[in-house]
Amino acid sequence: MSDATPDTPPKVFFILGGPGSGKGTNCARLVEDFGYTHFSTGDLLREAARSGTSDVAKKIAEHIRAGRIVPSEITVELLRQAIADHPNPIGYVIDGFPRKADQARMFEEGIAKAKGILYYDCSEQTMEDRLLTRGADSSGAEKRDDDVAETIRTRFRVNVQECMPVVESYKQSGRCHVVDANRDRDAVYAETKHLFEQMGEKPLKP
Ligand code: UP5
Ligand code: MG
Repeated sequence: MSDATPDTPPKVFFILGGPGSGKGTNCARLVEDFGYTHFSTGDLLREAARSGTSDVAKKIAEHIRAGRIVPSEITVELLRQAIADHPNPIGYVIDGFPRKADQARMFEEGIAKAKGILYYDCSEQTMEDRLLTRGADSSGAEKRDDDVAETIRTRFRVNVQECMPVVESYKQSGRCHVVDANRDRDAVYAETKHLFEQMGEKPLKP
């Protein structure tokens, strides 16, 4: 893992939260305001699943369709490649990752230690309502194949069983900022932006 470590590690922020908590929505606004490059690990994986016929592509597609977590080596490698292909000294917002303890370790030991971590705390009822109506409002978000009731239930279960322990360990180590994501878009983003400024980040336009 260490052979591809750049001399200067990239500046990285992890944006965590359950399915439909608003990770992608807020990252898009962080890109506009701060100039980061945004990688949604879910998007990277969906693209990899679409673009190949290899066993790996098939394996990714199966896991996403079922709402399960894709093996960590695949996801970490995709992220490593994406960062290498898009150099950006301002930094990266990486959404939906790490989802498991081993992913966190692989990334932070092999690529970079996150400068900051945000967790969008959102009720399952709110998240389910958002996922089931994604694509039906004017936000530009598109409906996804995994936004169906049965897969949403699996995504929620995986979130509680596998992703929350990662969030809890980041919280315990004092590295994780928790944002109440049940509120409207502007309120959630205002707090997000404020937290980034508190971490010493500078908006492109003051
Ligand atoms: N919306 C957003 N904020 C709102 C607000 N405050 N008020 C009202 N509406 C709001 O938002 C979801 C919807 O809600 C949108 O319509 C939006 O307009 C509205 P979005 O910003 O898209 O939420 P997000 O948290 O990004 O939800 P997403 O569905 O993308 O989260 P998931 O974590 O489920 O999906 P992801 O793409 O990250 O992962 C998909 C799958 O990939 C996983 O299930 C897994 O199989 C796989 N995966 C891995 O295996 N490993 C990884 O590391 C990452 C993914
Ligand atoms: Mg998303």
